[in-house]
Amino acid sequence: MKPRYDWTVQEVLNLLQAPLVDLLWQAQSVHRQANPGYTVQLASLLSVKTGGCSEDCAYCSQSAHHPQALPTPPQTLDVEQVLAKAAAAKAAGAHRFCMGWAWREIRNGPAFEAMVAMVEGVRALGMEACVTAGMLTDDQAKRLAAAGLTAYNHNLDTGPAHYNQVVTTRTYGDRLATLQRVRQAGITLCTGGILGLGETVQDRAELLVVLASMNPHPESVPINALVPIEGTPLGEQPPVDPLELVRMVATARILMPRSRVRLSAGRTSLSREAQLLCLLAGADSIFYGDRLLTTPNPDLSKDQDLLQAAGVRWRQPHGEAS
Ligand code: SAM
Ligand code: DTB
Ligand code: SF4
Repeated sequence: MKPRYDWTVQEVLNLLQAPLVDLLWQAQSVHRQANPGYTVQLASLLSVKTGGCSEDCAYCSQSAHHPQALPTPPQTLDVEQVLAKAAAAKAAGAHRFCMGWAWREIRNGPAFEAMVAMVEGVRALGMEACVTAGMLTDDQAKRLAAAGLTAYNHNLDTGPAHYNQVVTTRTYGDRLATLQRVRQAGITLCTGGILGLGETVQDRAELLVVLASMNPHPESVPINALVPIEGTPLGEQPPVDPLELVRMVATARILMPRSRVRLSAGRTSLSREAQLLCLLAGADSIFYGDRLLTTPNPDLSKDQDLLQAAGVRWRQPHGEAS
């Protein structure tokens, strides 16, 4: 099956709104054909630099525009602390280690040198390394690639028309330009969105069209459900209907058959059964570890039980499925 890069918004809307049983059948067929072996990758997440960010993302606890959302002062971990966490994540079974910085953009200097050392250290442990740290220059992307960085996470969050309702301190175009820089440096792309930002189904379709128009498709597509955080402008948003999340995952899987579709933030509000439906819809990665960046994630043992109940194999640090 040849991947397509010319999906229309109408086609994607038709998928997002298809009868659920048909959508799931199609997604499962695509997934089984494109990714034989059915593994789920476990990625652990760590906030290296927390809080004090100059962007105004309405969902985020770390923006300096709404400081009451994060009661603790901004803090940064050092290389040793980060690599100790990476080693612990590997020992617990994680295959990928993702590190976050609450920055608008990366600046050169000691903090960037530390980031490079963290990437090298995570790679030396035999894990994939992912960084999310805002915008970057061509030179910084090249340095990160040379350090062995596997992926750079930079989410588009929502469709282009809804974007300025969510963030005003940067544009959709800024986001796309960074993604292009990352790809040009030879680093794989991790880019996806968030449900529950007050968007319409049309906005969701438009986001998916932007992602699925990239050639090649982003290697990794996180689908988050908003974690509403008190003190942020979106702190009072109603919870996302879990079946909407299932639909988004299934449609992403159909549009981007070989991409790793990551069931990301929001799992603590999902039942075991809803998470299983997301796996059935083609999600093939979860965040594994009891914290995301500033909010909780399910406990390791709960996730091990979930995967076991599903009968799903997951990837081990050396890259083979267990
Ligand atoms: N500052 C960098 C950036 O924004 O690219 C990296 C860190 S930022 C916290 C990483 C991503 O987490 C955001 O792009 C957003 O998609 C997601 N995110 C942040 N807060 C969230 C929340 N409350 N619920 C769901 N996803 C969230
Ligand atoms: C992604 O798409 N989701 C992760 C990761 N990439 C960086 C972040 C989720 C953050 C959830 C809110 C928090 O813990 O602060
Ligand atoms: Fe800053 Fe990233 Fe949070 Fe936006 S999502 S406020 S860029 S840390």
